[in-house]
Amino acid sequence: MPGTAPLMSGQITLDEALALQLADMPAELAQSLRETLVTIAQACAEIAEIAAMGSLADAHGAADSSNSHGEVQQKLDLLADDRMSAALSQCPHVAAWASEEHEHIHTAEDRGTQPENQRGSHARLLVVYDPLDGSSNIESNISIGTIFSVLPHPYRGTTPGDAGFMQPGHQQLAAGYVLYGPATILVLTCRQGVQMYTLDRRTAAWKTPRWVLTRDQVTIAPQTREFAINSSNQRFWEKPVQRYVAECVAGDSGPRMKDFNMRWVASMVAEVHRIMTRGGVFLYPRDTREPRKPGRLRLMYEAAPMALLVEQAGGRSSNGTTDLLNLVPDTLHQRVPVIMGSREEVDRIVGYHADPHENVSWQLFKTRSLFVQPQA
Ligand code: FBP
Repeated sequence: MPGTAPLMSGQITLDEALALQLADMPAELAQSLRETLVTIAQACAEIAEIAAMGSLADAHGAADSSNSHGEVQQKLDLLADDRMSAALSQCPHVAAWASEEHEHIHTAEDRGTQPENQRGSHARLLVVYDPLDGSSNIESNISIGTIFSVLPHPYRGTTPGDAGFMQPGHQQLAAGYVLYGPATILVLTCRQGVQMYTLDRRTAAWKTPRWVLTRDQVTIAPQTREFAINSSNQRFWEKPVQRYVAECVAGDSGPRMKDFNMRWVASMVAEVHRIMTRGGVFLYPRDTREPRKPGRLRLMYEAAPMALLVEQAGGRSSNGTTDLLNLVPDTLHQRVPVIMGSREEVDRIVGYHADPHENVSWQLFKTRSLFVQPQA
């Protein structure tokens, strides 16, 4: 391709890697999955360029609209959603898609492109995505991302409806995220381990983005000394999480007999990427603020795709009592408690949930605590 820097020896692109990886899959399914993932990656490369332009692309600031969850939408939420939706509407393998930014699913018909019924039984895939994760960080120019999940279409040849999407995470054919950070990185699993691809900006025209494989068979260390949780919600956490965090904060003078570090970026994509690169555990647990709201993060386009990636990299994920990949969604936008990362830490936290009677022996307010207690 003119103006395209040659790949270093051994380097391969996303499309080439998928061709190799999906070779054992039935040919039609492999072609559908490969072309759909390349389509999603292309859309994310376009989102990366808009995000990188920031206010020059009018991508900063709130849009004057809210999504069906009542959250004010950011301009970049909508720009990203539109890029992804436009790309999927042109992809003949995708029967329908669902986005965080829209209450209901979309089909090509909605976008006035090839009617779904004309796609016939050819369209065998469903896609669900969070177009822009970490929206609160957009204007602070902190890493943000896109999260996606590819499911089989259970009722091929028909318009799936929301029901078609109600599949447990372990039925995902593929899942991934793109991190828009200093480098733009796509992290992907097609259920054969986890691969990382870097967007090659040496390419002359970004319209033909090239994702180059930069890490294969990513694994998450089973142990860690790093946890990520929004500690400002501590007073609302349930006992098992109170205990886990209290013990981490107590460090080497506590029952864990080792010091821990804490991180919180407020972008799930950035947290999970850090865990993919150096281990760790991420928690957005259930809390008592709104007992009917079991958490902040959504199952279908945040928790389930990240859970498949984490588990394919040897980590573990749970809502405290059930592995996230076994949860069957009831609604497109349902929320779940999320605990994921280094396997031994998640095992410990799940163990604490299974033992709710164990008193919290380590008060967060002991020495080394976040807050100094007034002397009695
Ligand atoms: P969005 O998809 O709307 O950005 O929300 C999800 C999220 O931003 C996660 O990426 C992040 O982990 C969490 O919310 C941050 O929550 P908090 O604002 O409580 O720190």
